[in-house]
Amino acid sequence: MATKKKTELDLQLNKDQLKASIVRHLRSTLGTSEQKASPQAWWKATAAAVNEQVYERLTRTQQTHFNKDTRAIHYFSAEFLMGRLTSNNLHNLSLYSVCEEALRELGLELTDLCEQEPDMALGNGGLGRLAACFIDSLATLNYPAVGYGLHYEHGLFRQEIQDGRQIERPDSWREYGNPWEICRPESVQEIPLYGYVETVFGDKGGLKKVWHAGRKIKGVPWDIPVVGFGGHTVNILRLWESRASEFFDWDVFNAGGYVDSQAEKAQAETISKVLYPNDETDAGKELRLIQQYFFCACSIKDIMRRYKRVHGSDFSNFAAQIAIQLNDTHPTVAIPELMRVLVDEEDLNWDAAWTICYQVFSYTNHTLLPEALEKWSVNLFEKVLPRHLEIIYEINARFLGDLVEAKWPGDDVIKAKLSIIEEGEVRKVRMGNLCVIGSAKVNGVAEIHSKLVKEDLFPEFAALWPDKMCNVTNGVTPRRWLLACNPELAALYDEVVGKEWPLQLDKLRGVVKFADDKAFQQQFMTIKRHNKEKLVKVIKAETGIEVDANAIFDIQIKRLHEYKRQQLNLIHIMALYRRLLANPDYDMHPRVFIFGSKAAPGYKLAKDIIYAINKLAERVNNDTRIQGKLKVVFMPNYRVSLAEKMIPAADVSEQISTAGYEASGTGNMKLALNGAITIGTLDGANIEIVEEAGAEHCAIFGLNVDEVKALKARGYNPYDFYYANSELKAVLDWFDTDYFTPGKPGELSSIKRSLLEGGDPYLTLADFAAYSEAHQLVDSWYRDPALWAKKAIINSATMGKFNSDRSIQDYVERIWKLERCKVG
Ligand code: GPW
Repeated sequence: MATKKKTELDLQLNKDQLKASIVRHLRSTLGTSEQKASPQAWWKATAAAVNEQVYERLTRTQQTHFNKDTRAIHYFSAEFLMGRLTSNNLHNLSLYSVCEEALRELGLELTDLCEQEPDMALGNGGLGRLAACFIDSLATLNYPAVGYGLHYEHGLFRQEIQDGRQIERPDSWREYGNPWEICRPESVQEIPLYGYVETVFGDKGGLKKVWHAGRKIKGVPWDIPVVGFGGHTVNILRLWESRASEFFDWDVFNAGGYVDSQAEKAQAETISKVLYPNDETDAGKELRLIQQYFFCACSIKDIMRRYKRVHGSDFSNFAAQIAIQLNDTHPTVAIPELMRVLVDEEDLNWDAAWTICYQVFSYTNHTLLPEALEKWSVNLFEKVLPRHLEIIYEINARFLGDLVEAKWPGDDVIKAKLSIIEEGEVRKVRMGNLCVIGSAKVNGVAEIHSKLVKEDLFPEFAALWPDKMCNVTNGVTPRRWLLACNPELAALYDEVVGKEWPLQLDKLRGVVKFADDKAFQQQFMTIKRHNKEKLVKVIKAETGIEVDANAIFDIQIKRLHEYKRQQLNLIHIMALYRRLLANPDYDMHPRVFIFGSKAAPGYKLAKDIIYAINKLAERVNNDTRIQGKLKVVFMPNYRVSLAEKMIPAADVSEQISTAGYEASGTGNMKLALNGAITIGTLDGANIEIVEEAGAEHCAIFGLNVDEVKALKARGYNPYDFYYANSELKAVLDWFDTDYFTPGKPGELSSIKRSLLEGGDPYLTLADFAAYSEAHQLVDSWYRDPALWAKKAIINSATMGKFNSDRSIQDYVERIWKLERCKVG
């Protein structure tokens, strides 16, 4: 009789089996013993035991997808901010409590072992973390999907604070091996770079282009299994590592250039060496363009190989089988690369290739900030990717000559604006325009943002293609951002609304009816209290600062950027401090302001703001006159695993960007989901959060998008606010003294200067008074524990919309047209 296929139940481990497996791996995989194993060895043995389950399901998933020849989405992203995977994988395999018990019998705490895992920080912030949430949701919803990105040897820098200043240290997430990645040497790719283009006569007559590469780089794929919740589908995240191609090494080597060959090797390996730490700024560096091309070209080749294995050289099914999502413009070069492969290598004619191309790609825009909109100099492009530049010119000529000319005959102004090439002293390739032209759909990441993409950023494109622009509001995975990070609240929700909420977050609405229930309020606030007490310990351990869990925990966690306005938070804390110094009885509930944030290493003002926060913290935290009513904490090295500890402990969520500048935000969703009350502007997804939670349960303040535009159009003068508000003036003048930097007056002056002489481009001063009032409102709410509990509960219970499963379902329906594929 044929061996019976294993069923789901056979796959499910019990405690004793898992325990045995962990011990077996400790000995045979880690080469140690129960007696002398380090916590790190125990963690790796646990991961290896979990991997037995993961690989079984991975194989099943891949077989199913292959057999059914399913359409799949390929999510191209320069960043995947995965964080840690152990607890996530255990939860998604329904093995978390089994593993907890197994380890306890071995005398170990699972939560301690999880602390052994380094964060996989292959991203800067929101954009990279969104990609990680999306691949979790794709697997959970049983969609065939592959994430494609770069296997950076060093992820985002580790931040140390020395004398209040940020110091960057290299991150080495795989220094001692990472149990979650699998190298796939069988799928290595070779990628050309540099060189020149030759025009030759083709076999079938006519002219043909041949790109003679100046260099070839090897792309080695590393697969990270992505386990869906419930463990049915295990997709992969495939990350490309660059290596020197043997072929080229040999050439040099044979010529006697052993040392040169080593230099080439080092150069090739540089490509995937380090993640660029700039968030929302275009670095414009050659290496970054090469990074982008390298991972896109590897990924396109990988997709081609898999497609041709089934369909050969018949490309008529390509667009039906393959969807590619471009996570911002970073992977835009995939568009001309697919054209190059189809036209130059597969011999399709231009029109056939283009028809495929623009059906395959879609593009997500994540910002309107001009400094983040990528442009590459034509010269650089020509040097690195000569054939791609030709292809871009051809795409552009046809677009301007046919479509634009037909719609706006003879209008050279519009042509100049829509052209992929920006004319000027240095000619540039506009990646955003190329994306829009080469994509079937373009989406923004929150309603307001998508509206601004359509109306302000790309209005002519929207006129040309009214159906191309759409919205998909961001979301976050409730498995990591509630179930795993806030186990007590998760257990309470299991009790009151059942256990389906991790898959159907809307079910949390069922909690709303308990918002006034005294007993429930007490349970909810007791959990918040426990989470705050845990954070108190982390704060003490990381910073030495003592804070009181009775205080309001007011948290701002996100990259440091002027538009996110940490400086607004900063000057408001200084104002509170002044009020307390002027009047020790100033009536306020004790407050702890907690920050977590990294600044781009070259962003001087952002680093000055971190310094100012730390100097303010030193002064305030040691000032006995204010009786502990105010504390300021800057948590060093903010990262995913730290977010998981801070978010469940937050009372207040700071979402205070200048209206119109934060495309969506996703931290806002995580904090509200965990019961924090938002103090925020009407920007990005805050608007939708308020719609869900109700305006009365959020502290909204400040100028809205239209008012920001109107004020800027009138001519904003920050001095008007400086002279009109004596408190604001006093606070700003404080920056010029040595009050916070004894003996060193002026060390903080750059902040004042940016807000006055610098013109305060993000309207910090204009929003100050309203912000201060919003804080007073929050303070008054907190003094009424029942009122606060009610608001916190309602915020958490109404965040169902912001599940990344809903975002993915929107992508599927509006853009990808995928079908679920049941594995099992
Ligand atoms: F500039 N975002 C980010 F648009 O984290 F590329 N890094 C980036 O480089 C960019 C955007 C980019 C963020 C947005 O700032 C945030 O509002 C949004 O929630 C997030 O992307 C995910 O869409």
